[in-house]
Formats: sequence, C-alpha cells, structure tokens
Amino acid sequence: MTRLTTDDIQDVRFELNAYDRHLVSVTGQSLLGIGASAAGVRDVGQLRDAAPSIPMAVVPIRSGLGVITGFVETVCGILVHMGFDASVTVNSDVSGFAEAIERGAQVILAADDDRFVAFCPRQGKTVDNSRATASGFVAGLDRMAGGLAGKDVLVIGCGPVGRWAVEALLKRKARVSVVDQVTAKAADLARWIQRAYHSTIRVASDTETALATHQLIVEATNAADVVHARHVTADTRIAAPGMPCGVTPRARKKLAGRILHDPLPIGVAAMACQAARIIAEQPLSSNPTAHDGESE
Ligand code: PYL
Repeated sequence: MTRLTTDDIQDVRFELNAYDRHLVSVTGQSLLGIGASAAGVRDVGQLRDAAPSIPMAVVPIRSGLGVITGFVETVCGILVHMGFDASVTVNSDVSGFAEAIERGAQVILAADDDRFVAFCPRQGKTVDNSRATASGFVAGLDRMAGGLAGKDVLVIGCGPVGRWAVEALLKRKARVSVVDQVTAKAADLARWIQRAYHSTIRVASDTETALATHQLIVEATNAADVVHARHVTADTRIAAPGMPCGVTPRARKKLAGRILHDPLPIGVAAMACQAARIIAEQPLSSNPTAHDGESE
C-alpha cells in the first residue's frame, strides 16, 4: 500500500463540492451515492437522512512513520461533506480512542502504516479501507459502463485493492482478467479466487497484451505509467484507485472524463456507508453511554 503524502491530500477537503459535481457528470452519482452502491445500500435517501445522527470520530495515530499532516482532517472533511456527524479527536492513539468512545462515537476511523479501518465498537465490526476502496471504484466503473454483468474487465495490480476489486467485480457478474508485473501474484490470486469463490478468472500474460483487448479497467497498481494514450479507445473506461495514478496525463486527456481517480474520497465514502449499514442492521446492544471504571 502506498503511503499518502500531504501533497496528495492537502486540497481534497476544500474541493469536495466540485468533486461531487465531477462524479455526477462521470457516473451519474455523488460521493454518497457511490458509497451507498459500494455498501449495497439501496435507499440513498434514507442513508442521507440517517447520516447526521451517526456520530463518527477520526483518531490521529502516531505509531510507525507517524501522522500525515492533513490526513485525519481530510477523512473528517469527507465524512462531514456526506452529512455524517464527524469530528477529529483532540487526543491521538489510545487516548484518542478512549475520547471517541466516551463522546459516544458509533464509528471510529483510524489508520496506522499498515491498515486504515473504520471500527463499529458496539457491533464488534470493522470496515477495511482497501476492501471499501475496491468496492467503491468498482461501483463507479459499473455506473460508467452501464452495468458490468457479462462484460470483460481487466484488473491491473494484484495487491490488496486489486484482490478486493476482483471480489467486487465477480459480485457484479463481470468476466475478470488479472495481470500483475509479478506473474506469480496474479496466478496466486486466481487460485485464491477459485478456492474462496469457486469462480474462474483469467490470468493475462502481460499488461500490454491485456490492455490491447480490454476497455473496462481497474488500475490498482502503485506505479505511475501503466496505461498510456495508445491503450485508450472510445469505449475505454477506467477506475483507478492506485496511488500514484497509473494512467498517464495524455491517456487521461484522451479519456475525457471516462476515468475515476482520487487519493481518499471514494474509499472513505464506501467505508462510511458500510459502517452506517452495519449500525442500521445491528441496533445498539447496550446503554451506549455507560462505561466501566467510571470515576464517581
Ligand atoms: C489510507 C491510505 C490510502 C493509501 N495509503 C494509505 C496510507 O497512506 N496509509 C498510512 C496512513 C497513516 C495515517 C497516520 C495518521 O495521520 O493518523 N497514522
């Protein structure tokens, strides 16, 4: 997983209205709509109505390489933009989690160097960013393509996001091919899919050949120049969760809007909608304010 930089995200939370308009023009859906589609939430209006009553907390985590300036503020800004009652905790790490629980947060989002997770403490459930990001970008590709059932889709990159993208594509009845610069990773993924889902996916021999025969693409690598202008036709549509963007500037110009790419919004939107669904399906288990060892 590529570690984001402050440069990657510093403008995101200030440009969300414009980004929403861009998403509507490309997919017909807003960030909330794509997140809801990714989470399998059918009634977006009900989700929009419920969002303000779902308190969420974003906790800075200083472990490992430490905080990324702007990261928790950007995550929180995306949640607030979608209508959720979100805020960043004053404290970080364990103190931040305690603060979140004591303030009644029903969803707590935090990221260390290895994972970015939304926690639903009262339901005992978690939502992983890699899986949510994959489902969000596949939901967007579905809208761009006018449905994926029976269509050939190429997944480039067999890391966590690419692997979960295969699962999301199979759920939408797509015909999936995978390719990775390390062929063994693609072969391993095909074997895992066969065992876990009893489904068959094709392993492409190399990226160049695969790109010559596919118009629907999920670009999930951590490389910059994977898809070039020569690979783009009038029917090409690309969902590109990979960071940095694996589609070259000339290819993006030729795509003329038939591409989805962002460093955090779609993944965070899918996480939030999945967490909201978990809460809706599993009401509170006990008195949400009581906590043990409370000082008298
Ligand atoms: C979650 C992002 C998506 C892509 N790469 C992932 C990444 O950059 N992970 C590291 C996140 C560290 C956050 C830091 C903080 O500011 O709390 N611990």
